[in-house]
Amino acid sequence: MNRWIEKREEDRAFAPKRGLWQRIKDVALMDVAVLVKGVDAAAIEALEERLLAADFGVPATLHLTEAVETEALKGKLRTENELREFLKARLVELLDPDGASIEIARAPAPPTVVLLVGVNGVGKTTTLARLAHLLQERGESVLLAAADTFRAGAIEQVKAWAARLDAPVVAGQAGGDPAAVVFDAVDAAIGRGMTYVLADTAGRLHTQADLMAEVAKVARVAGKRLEGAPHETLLVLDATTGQNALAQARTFGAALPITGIVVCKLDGTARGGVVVAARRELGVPVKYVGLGEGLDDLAPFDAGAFAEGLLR
Ligand SMILES: Nc1nc2c(ncn2[C@@H]2O[C@H](COP(=O)(O)OP(=O)(O)OP(=O)(O)O)[C@@H](O)[C@H]2O)c(=O)[nH]1
Ligand SMILES: [Mg+2]
Repeated sequence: MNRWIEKREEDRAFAPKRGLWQRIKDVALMDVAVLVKGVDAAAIEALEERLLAADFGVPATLHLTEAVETEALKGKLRTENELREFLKARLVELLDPDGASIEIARAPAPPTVVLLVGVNGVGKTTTLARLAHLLQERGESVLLAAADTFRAGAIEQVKAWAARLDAPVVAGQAGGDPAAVVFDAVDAAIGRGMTYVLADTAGRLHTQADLMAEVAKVARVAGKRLEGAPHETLLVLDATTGQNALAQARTFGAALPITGIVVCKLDGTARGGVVVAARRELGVPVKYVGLGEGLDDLAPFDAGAFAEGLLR
């Protein structure tokens, strides 16, 4: 998470883009004096615009601006720092309302089955490998399921990661039934006494109903081999896709029970509001963020550090 903050600072040094806080400050500065007087409609509208531009989405934006307005009217936002701290606290509240655990699920009895889902190219397979790596470092034994039987080269991609991670892999035939691959993988993990099964799935457009039904079936079939599986279904989003990620969250969330969010490519954007928007849409915690393409570039999500980074 801290690398994200550092990266943002670096980016800004190269291309001095104005960060969200800089832009919000403009609003506040019309001025801190405006806030003291009780905030005028124009200042609130401008704040709204800034948040929308940073991909916060309408509901989270309205929530935040209303909170600022109420607080300012109470005369409690008199300085720039008060505004910043107030916004930061509201962001943490939105991102982590109940102090929900961002820990990856753990089945009552092994193996824990984790399914990675999302649209094409968001970072599912890379996340699979990086998550396997994190778990291995904690002493878990991980089996990979190459259940993207659709995209050419997807099975080889998982096999290559498996070789690099020295993890067993269960793969089916190209074009085969992904649900059967996951079923076999869970079966193999039980047989081998592995503690985690991480299953890759094909990228699919959330607008394609048949493919959404297929991924729901993959989840159901996992549960047929092992009760309670998948114990974790992670929706992977690409931070650079902005508001479309929200539509993805909505349709994937309707198709199958998503238990956590992974936001990849956060290193590729200065906006990041989509993290807040998706959290709010799905009501499940953001568990990890992707900060680069390497094996070590997956970080457990830290709401406080994220809010700090956004408002720096
Ligand atoms: N910069 C950056 N690149 C990432 C990150 N996560 C994944 N990528 C890159 O994004 C591209 C797609 O990643 P994959 O993991 O193959 O994505 P996928 O969702 O499995 O893609 P499909 O299987 O085609 O649907 C690769 O080039 C990754 O290296 C990240 O956090 N930051
Ligand atoms: Mg993939």
